[in-house]
Order: sequence, then structure tokens, then C-alpha cells
Amino acid sequence: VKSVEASIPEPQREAWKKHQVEGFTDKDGFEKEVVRHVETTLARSLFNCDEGAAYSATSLAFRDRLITEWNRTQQRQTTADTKRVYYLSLEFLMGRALDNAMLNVGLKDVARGGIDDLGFRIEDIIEQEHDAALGNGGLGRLAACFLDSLASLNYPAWGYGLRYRYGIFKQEIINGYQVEVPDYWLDFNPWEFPRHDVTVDIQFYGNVRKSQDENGKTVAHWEGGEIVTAVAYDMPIPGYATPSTNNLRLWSSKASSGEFDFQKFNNGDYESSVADQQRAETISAVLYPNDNLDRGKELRLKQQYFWVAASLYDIVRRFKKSKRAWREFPDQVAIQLNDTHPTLAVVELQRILVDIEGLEWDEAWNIVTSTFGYTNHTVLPEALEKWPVGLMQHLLPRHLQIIYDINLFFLQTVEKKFPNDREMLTSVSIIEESQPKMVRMAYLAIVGSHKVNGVAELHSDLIQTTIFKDFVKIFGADKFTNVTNGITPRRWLHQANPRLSELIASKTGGHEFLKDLTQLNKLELSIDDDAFRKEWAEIKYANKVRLTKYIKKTLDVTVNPAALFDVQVKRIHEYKRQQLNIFGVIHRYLALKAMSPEERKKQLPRVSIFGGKAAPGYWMAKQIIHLINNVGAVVNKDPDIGDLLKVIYLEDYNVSKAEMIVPASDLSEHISTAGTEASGTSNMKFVLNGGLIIGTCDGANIEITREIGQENIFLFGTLSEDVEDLRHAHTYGSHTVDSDLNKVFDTIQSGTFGEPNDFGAMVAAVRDHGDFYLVSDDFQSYIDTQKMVDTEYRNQDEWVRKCIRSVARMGFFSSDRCINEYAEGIWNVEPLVVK
Ligand code: 9GP
Repeated sequence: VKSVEASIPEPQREAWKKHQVEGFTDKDGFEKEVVRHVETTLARSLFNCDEGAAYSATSLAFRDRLITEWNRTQQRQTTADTKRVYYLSLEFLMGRALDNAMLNVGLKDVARGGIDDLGFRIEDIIEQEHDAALGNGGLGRLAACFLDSLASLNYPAWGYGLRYRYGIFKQEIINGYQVEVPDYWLDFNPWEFPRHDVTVDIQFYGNVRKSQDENGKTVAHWEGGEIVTAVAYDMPIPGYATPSTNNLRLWSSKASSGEFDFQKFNNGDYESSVADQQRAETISAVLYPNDNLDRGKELRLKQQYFWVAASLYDIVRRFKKSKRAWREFPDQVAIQLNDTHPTLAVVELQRILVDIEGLEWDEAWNIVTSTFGYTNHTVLPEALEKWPVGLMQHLLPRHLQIIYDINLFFLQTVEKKFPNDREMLTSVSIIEESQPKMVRMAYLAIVGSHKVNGVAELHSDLIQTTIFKDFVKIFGADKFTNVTNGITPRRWLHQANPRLSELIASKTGGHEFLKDLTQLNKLELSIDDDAFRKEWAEIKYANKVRLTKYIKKTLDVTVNPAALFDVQVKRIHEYKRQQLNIFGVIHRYLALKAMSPEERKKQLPRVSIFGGKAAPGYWMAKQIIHLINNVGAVVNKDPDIGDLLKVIYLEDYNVSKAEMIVPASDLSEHISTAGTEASGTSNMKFVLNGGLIIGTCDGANIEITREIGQENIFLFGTLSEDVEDLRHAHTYGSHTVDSDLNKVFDTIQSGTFGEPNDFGAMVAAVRDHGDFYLVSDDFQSYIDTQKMVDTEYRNQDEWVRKCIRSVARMGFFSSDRCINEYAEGIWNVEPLVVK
């Protein structure tokens, strides 16, 4: 790190203190800051200030405020010298920052007035911001919720990630197909601070030489190869209703100064002189767009090492300033591995301690394992990371040696505990003896951490009884735990649904519930208050009207806001079963078509809303998108159907769109095959916004049911304990598909929704190829449950009561509760109370 650390001598500090920047606190001060930024930072004036410039200046005014508190928070944490948490995540799906900053520092009303005085509307200004979309889905959004909670609860914590130049691609739907467009989001980003003085040189490739030191100890030297420089970019993370402002540090790659070939440049060979530079910059250029899928690309491994090496260098440097003994490292530092992506950090810390700091292996290993915790987010085999040994050897030769040593010592302890059990050794070895040999990253993460957690009760049970069961035998059950996911009520209620947040505040005695979500339970006391329920329903209706307008504007489809809005927005994946949903929609369409006009008049109008991105290489997921759009194209224009059914595909689903869609939902679909969705977090967002769920007994649906009561959720489908038997029966027994689903398939194959062959593979996956996701098993109960939904929705008063009761019982699902559980059970850190 080439950071300059100079300190102003005591006598001169008075001048600094006198001029300390405080930031605005009222409307006048805010306006002054905005005008100053428009005129000086942006070099514009009142004659050419458009909404974009007004957004920039507003953001800069808030950023200045945040940075003052950010500086103080860092100062406070350094002085207190307490333990810090470092959250390592390859994804932070932050969404927009301005609205969040205004609400968290409690100055949105001040800004609203000021923006109004200056001739703009705050809603239009907020809309100008580009989402920070540095993530794929639930995993990245969870990390963003955690940052909000860590700051709001005053925990000394930093996030570490990569500063991708391109976040998740922008999705366009053209002729019903997904088309990917690059998301270049960094044109103007007022929320980041480049720290050109905080850089770390990261080594790749090369080879390892061993020598003996004066005591005869073998020392490894990693030499040669290539160097890429990591540059830090910091984003302030403001807590809600507290001055605590934490840091998210994102690393960007650039060529190290030694890599630029001046010789070639001077000889006029400009192109190849910059080639190395471009190669270095490629490391942090793009986010891999796969959700729950591991593709094993070399650049991805490079990203992982680049990011963990830079982050650990930073963490170790900060620790070394305290001049403590190494054994105190775990008392000062807790590092959480968000999934297996940062697992190389385990190896890197061991390398730093042994090769660079000269500690003995065992002492170093004790420090390492006491420092790390690992969160598993999936049991899907295709998502569990493995790297070919050959690639690891080539890219990180010293790390591979260390991995082999870690494995050797680990297997020796296993051998002691389970003598002569070769099967056990093969099953838990970090190196998979396959062709080619692979490094199993999840196993490395387990062996290198003191705690391993799943993200919902069912998921945590499943990892302990299936994929990691042998590790439970080896390490004991205490090493494994559960922390059920949560969401931040600040963004997912207060920001996304301001009217509902105000109504709740009026019934629960203020905004305390945003700090302690269990306070929502007071809502049940008002459930018989007619005016309250009326206002509740009005707010939902207004949110639906807003979405209706958006649908009209973007898709030119008119939908009836009084219809039941049935929403499934999330990544497109066979295990999440959007195909089951669209088959159900086709079934509904066929049923409506078969009815007499009189009968039709008695039916409940419904809008089926879909949204979500498919990984660009995931062909079947793209087929599902295509089918949904084709069904919409037919149904939405069918004069027999009219308002009774509309099928909508919302393009480019992202965090800011979720903030509009979630509050407008009556019913949301969380219908994964049991045992496949680790938790899900959008299920929590939908319920918190007064919508009900149709769902399977999977992930956090189970705990949501327990909290809100099974009378308030529409559950259906196979239980996870029966999944394996059914799969087996599909393959080895006779597998039949019931007549309703067959009718759906026949309609698809008759060409009603496009070319008959277009969706052949999707139909065949269910009918002929073993139906791995159990669509045929769950179809009938899904349809029956949807009928129940129709019936219950007709009784609006009871429906609203169900929604209120559900919201009242959602206190458990705050990410604040999660973070407190991690802090107590895994990190052993305390909040730093601000006076
Ligand atoms: O698929 C899970 C999702 O169920 C969970 O809510 C989220 C956060 O824990 O993580 C997802 N997992 C991944 O994206 C890949 O492991």
C-alpha cells in the first residue's frame, strides 16, 4: 500500500477543528450546497441545469454530508481499537444510493422542500440515478442489506468487493427474446471516492523457490509472474438514524507501472504497448452474470484472488498498525466469506503468516481458522465451486502447495478419528481425485473456518444432512449453524413504500419499527379499525395504479388496477420454476376460453407479472422468457379474455424496479422445487409490503409460515423429504403427466404460442426426460391452490386482514436480527455505541 500517512502537529490542529465541515442541516443550507455544486463542481448554471445535473448536485450535497460522518466513524473505530468485521463478497447489489442516503440521515423532507424551491420534483431527481448493479440476485442483495444493518446497528464493519466497470447486463426484450446490453454504470458516480494513494500490487503466475533460513527452516519464495495493481474505491454506507457511516471498499485493477512497455511505445508500437495494460484492467471489468451456476473460467479465478489478496493486505496492514501480537489477530478481525467465492482468503492469510511473517504453520493455522466464518448459500451441485488443480498451479503456484498442505494435515486428523475409513478420506478431501483433479472450494472454506452457516432453517438442515454430512461427523455439530436471512426494512418498506411506512408509524407509535421490526406486532391491535383497513387497501391500490402506468408506458398494455396482481420476479431458473407458473397461466387461459361469456363474467381478473434475467448462456431459462412473452402476445390481445387475464414481462428487473413492483403485488410466487431455494429474500419483501405468498415448503417460506400463520399463506406441493423418491420414480418407474398439464403441452405444441417446435425441449424436460424439477408432480396442487387464491381474494376485507396480520408478524425477518445473530454467534463483535 502506497498510502501516505502524515499527521498535523498538535498546535495546528485548532485551525482544522475550527473549520471542520459539518454539512447542511436545513433547507437553506441544502439549497446552498446544491447551487454551489451545480455552479462549481459541474460548471453549470440555472440556465442549463437539467434533472441530471440536479441529481448530481443533490447527490454531491448528500455525499459531502456522509463523508463527514464517515471520517468521524473511522476515527472513532480506530481510537476504540475494537474488533472489526470484514464482509467479503464478490457481489453487492446496492441499487440506488440517493434516496437511501436521504432517508437514513433523516433529511429527505428537507431535500424535498429544497429541490422544490429550485424548480424540480424529488421523485424525478431520484429516478435519474443509475442502479449500482454489482450483483446477480439474492446473494448480492443480501450483502447490500447486511451493509445497511451493520451501519445502522453501529458495528465497526467494512465490506470488500470488486469495482466492476460493467455490472449485471441490462436486459432488453426484443420479439419476445432476452437480449443482453452492457451496463456501463460509471459515467458519473458521485458515491465513490477513488483512493489513488491506496494501491496494492497483486502477483499472479510465476514459480516457487524453497530455501533454508539460518535455523534450517524451509522458506518458500513466490517469484516471477505478473503484477497487477489494485486501486481502492470507497463508498460510504450510512446507517439509519445514527451517525455511523461504514465503508464499502471496492477494488479496481490497473496495470502496475512496471507493466507499461515504454520501449515498444517509443518504437511506435502503441497497440501492443497498451495490451498489458488492457489485460490488467480486464480483471475488474465485468461481473460474471451467472446466478447459482459455476462456470470455472480462469478470469473468474483471477478476479477472486485479486480481490481477496488486496483486501487481506489492507486488513493485515490495519492490524499491524496496532502493534499487537499475531495471536490477537482473531480478537481484532472477523472475516465472513460470502459463499465460496472468497475462499482463497483462507489460503492467502496462511501464506502471509507463514511465508512473509515467519509464523509456524500450526500457530498460523489457528489464527486463520479463528478468523474466518463461511456462509453457504446453495446446495445445487452446479453452483458449488471447484477449480482444476492445473489451473490453480499455473495461476497461483504457492497457493496450491498450501492447499495441499492444508488438505494433508486435515486428512491426518480425519484418519485419526476414522482409522482405515478410505471412503471417508475420499469423500472429504479438499482435492477431488477426478479427471482433471479439482480443488473443492466449499470443503476448503469449511476446513478453514470456525463456523459454517446456512441461510434458512431447512437449508441449514440440508447442508448438515447431505452435502456436508461427513464434515459434521468430523468437526461436530457445533461448527454448523443457521442464520436465517433477512432484509432491511429501511429500503424495503420505508423507501419503497413510503405511504405504508407512514401508516404503520401512525399505528405503532412512530418510526421505531424501522430500528426494531418486531414493533410491527402492534399493528394487530388496529386490525378491527375500519378506517385503518380502508387506508391500507387504498395504499395498495395506489401502488398498483403506479405500476399500471408504468406497464402502459413501457409495454403499451392496459391493465386493470383492480385485478389481482400475481407477481414472480427473480432470476430465471428451472429450479425457481417460472415454467410451472406460465403453464398455470396457459391452463387458466384455456379454462377461460372454454367458458361461456356469462360464466366468464363471474371470473376474477388477474394480471400475471413476470420479470427477471436469465444468465446469457442458460438456454432453457431464455426459452422460458420467450414462452412467457409469446403467451402474453396472444392472451393480451384476445378479445374473449379482455381484462380477465393479462400476462406481462417487465424488462430489466433490478433493485429500483423491485422497489416499485413489490409494493404493488397482491400475490407473489415463491414456487421452487422443495429443497432447492436456500432461502429466498424477496418472499420477505413481498409480505412486508402487504402481499400474500403462493409458495412451496422451501427455503424461508417455511419460517415465514411459522411466523405469520399457515392461514395467511398459500402453500402447495411436494415436501423436500419426498423429492428424491419422486425423482427416482420418474426415471425408473412409469412417469405420467396428468390430463390438465397435457392439455397445456398440446396447446404449446399446436403452435398457439409460436412455432410448435420452439418449446419442444421445455415440454420434453417434463414429459420425457425425468422431470427433475417435479413440475408434473406439483402442477395439480398448484392449480387448486390458485383457485383458492381466487376465492379468497373476492373477500377483500378478509384478504386485507390477512395482509395486515402477516405484516404485523414479520419482525423476525429484519436483516438487523440476522446481523445481531452473526455478531454474537460467529464474529464475537460488539457495536460501537455513538454518544
Ligand atoms: O439461491 C440463494 C437464495 O435462495 C438466497 O436467498 C441467497 C442469499 O442467501 O443466496 C442464493 N444463492 C446464490 O446466489 C448462490 O449460492
